[in-house]
This record gives sequence, structure tokens and C-alpha cells, in this order.
Amino acid sequence: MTTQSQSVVSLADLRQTVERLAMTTPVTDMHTHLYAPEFGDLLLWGIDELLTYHYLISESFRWSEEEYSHFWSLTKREQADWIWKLLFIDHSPLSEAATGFITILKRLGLDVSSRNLDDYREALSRRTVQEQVDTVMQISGVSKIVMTNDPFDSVERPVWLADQGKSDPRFYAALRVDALLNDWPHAVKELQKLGYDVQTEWSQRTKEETRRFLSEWIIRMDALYLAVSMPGDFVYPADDHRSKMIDDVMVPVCGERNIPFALMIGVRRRVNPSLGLAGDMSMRSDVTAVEALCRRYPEQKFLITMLARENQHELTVLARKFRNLMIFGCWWFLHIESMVEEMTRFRVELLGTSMIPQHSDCRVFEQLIYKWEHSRRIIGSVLADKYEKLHHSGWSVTEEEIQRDLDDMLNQNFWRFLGKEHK
Ligand code: HDL
Ligand code: ZN
Repeated sequence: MTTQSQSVVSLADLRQTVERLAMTTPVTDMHTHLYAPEFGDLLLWGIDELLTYHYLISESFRWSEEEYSHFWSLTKREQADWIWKLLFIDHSPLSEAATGFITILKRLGLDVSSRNLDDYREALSRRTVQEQVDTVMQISGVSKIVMTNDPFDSVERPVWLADQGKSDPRFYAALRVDALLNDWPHAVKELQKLGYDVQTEWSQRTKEETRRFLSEWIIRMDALYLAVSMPGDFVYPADDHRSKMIDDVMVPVCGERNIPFALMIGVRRRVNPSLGLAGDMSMRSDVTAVEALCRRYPEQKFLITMLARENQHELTVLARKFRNLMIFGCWWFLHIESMVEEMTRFRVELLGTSMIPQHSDCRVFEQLIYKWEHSRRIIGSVLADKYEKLHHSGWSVTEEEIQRDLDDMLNQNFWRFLGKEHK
């Protein structure tokens, strides 16, 4: 029952109320590649980092016969100048990532019409990193940021070992361990360097020591979840290393630590090695692997996102079957307006508000501004359609109910899934 203090929203006010709340509800961004300022140079920000985002690098090469090696020999500023000319001056910035850069300039109050890159650089050079972090989080409405944290990263590891990783309460850790699953020989060398008694052979000792590694780092980071990205050829169960690592190590440790296991499935790494990070591709994956995991481990919570558009509807239907499956985000090549619209609409139609519609995947701090503005607008528009349809059937909602639904999708579904509901 709606209480007296909660008046229903009229049809005339419904759309603008939903869209206002969608644009302003604070967000927990549950998967990013951002870092708290305590991580120093790992935190990327500013005009030249924004322009050399790997999405823009790959788009730029479509307009150029430039040797890849020559581009990589340029300074970051020279690379940014090259990308700016190709994607913004010689051709209109119509792609999601290019338009996003313009959205950032606008929302930072810069004179977009000047098209003067040095003016933009100069304006940001007057800010400190702390000021920029605070400004961007305020503009984007992102209140909590989950990082991607890799103990094998030699720059990041010392920050954690010096117990500096958790200084800023707005930033949370996710323990990312792709190599354990996808490059075990390399992982063995790294683990041995860190003092863990592991061998390539899958011995009892190796399992115990790998579990110890994960437990120690989950505790050190206070990691909210364990995360891996998986190639599209991931099958489960299988008589292979990945299934052994998942069954003998990762699921048991997540169970002991009571944290979700996040699998991001569908990448095909380095299809064009000359592009570096920009050279990865998506590929169709096997949703039955997720089904098998959710069924085999009903007490284990799984955060799942998949990279191929072709997998999205089936994954959403699967989420109807398993309450320990929380699907999240429009990942990477799906973080474009047409796919966010398509995926959000059928996710709401199949799951209501019991899913996490978006994460940003940001690598450069100011990207929060466009990735969330563009997504909020679409999420708001989809929800407004659905509330209007309800209204025409006689079910009117209050502003508090709309706010609750948005807070569920943009915050509480994540924290509740972790067993850490935030009020
Ligand atoms: O593996 C991942 O987490 C992906 O998000 C990659 O980092 C990818 O390069 C990316 O930045 N996507 O947005
Ligand atoms: Zn990512």
C-alpha cells in the first residue's frame, strides 16, 4: 500500500520524474579499471589519456596507413594529437567513444566549440588529481567505484603490501586473476616469485598453495569478489586446467571468504597483436558453462557478463532459472547506445529490476562522465516506458517506488548480492 505521504506520480509527470531520478541516483560502478589516487600513476586521467583510450586507438587506425610501430613510438601527446585529427577534425566524432570524449568536455565546462585541444589540456592541467577525482565523481553521480586489482602487477602490488590500497573509502577492490585460468605456466612462475610452493602439475600442494594465495589477497584487499575474464571457447565442465582451477581452488576459496565469483566471458585476446590492448575481439560463448556452474554450486553466487551480443538473451533467460546468477553490465563492445537500449529493455522485460544494468569499465577517470550519462539516459527512458504502461493498466507508482527501483539496479542489487546491503 502507498502511504499518505507517498503520492503517486501523475502520467503527465511520470517520464520526467523517472528520467530525473535516473540521471541523479548515486551509482556503485561495480567493474572499472580505475584506481584510487593512492595508486599514483595507475590512476589515468586528463586529455591525452582520454584520447589514447584503446577504443579510440583502434578506431583511428581505420583512417590511416600509419605503421603501428611508428604510432607506438610517439609520445602520449603526439598519439593524442594524431587521434584528435583523425577522429575529431578530419571526420566527425560519431562513435560512442568519440562522442563520449565530447560529452566529457561539455560536462567539465570547457568550450567544446573551440576545438582547441591545447585549451582543453591547459584547463585540466590547472587541476590536481584529487580535485579531478572529486569533480568527476560528483558530475557523474558515481559514489562507489570497484577497481580491478591484480597482485601480479608489479606496480600495484607494493601499494597493497604497504597497506595503502584501502585509504579512500569510495574505492573497493576486486581480485582479478586471469593468469591462474588462462596462462597457468606464467601464473606458476609469478606465484613462485611471491613465495607460494606451486608447480605446473596439479598436485594437492599446488592446490593448497594457490588457495592460500587467493585467500591472503582477498583478505589483504578486502576484495568484494574474485574476477576472471574468459575466452569465448570456455567450456565447463571439461577435463582441462580451467575446470580444475575453478572446482579445486576458486569456488572453494570464494565459499570460505563468502564472496561472489565474477566471470566475464567472450573475449578473444590479441586478434591483432599490433594494436596491443586495442587488439582484442569478442566471440560467441557457451552459456551452458554458466548454467553448469550455477547448478553445481547453488550456494555460490556468480556475477556474469558476456561479450557477444548473441549470448545476451540466452544469459538473461538463464538468470530467470538461477537466483545465484546476477548478470551485469553491457560490457565493452556492448557499451554502445543501441546495445544498452536493446539489452536493458529485454532484461527488464524478463527480470524486472533484479539485475545490474550497467558498469562502466572505465580506464581513464573522466570517462565516468559519459559512460554513465549515456547509460542513465537510456535506462531512464526504458523504465519510463514500463511505468507508463503500468499506469495505463491502473497501477500508479510513487516517486519513492521509482527511486527504490533505480537504487536497486544501480546499487542495492550489487551490495545485496554481496550480502553487504548499503543504506
Ligand atoms: O577484461 C576486461 O576487464 C575488459 O574490460 C578489458 O579490460 C577491455 O580492454 C576493456 O577495457 N573493456 O572496456
Ligand atoms: Zn574490464
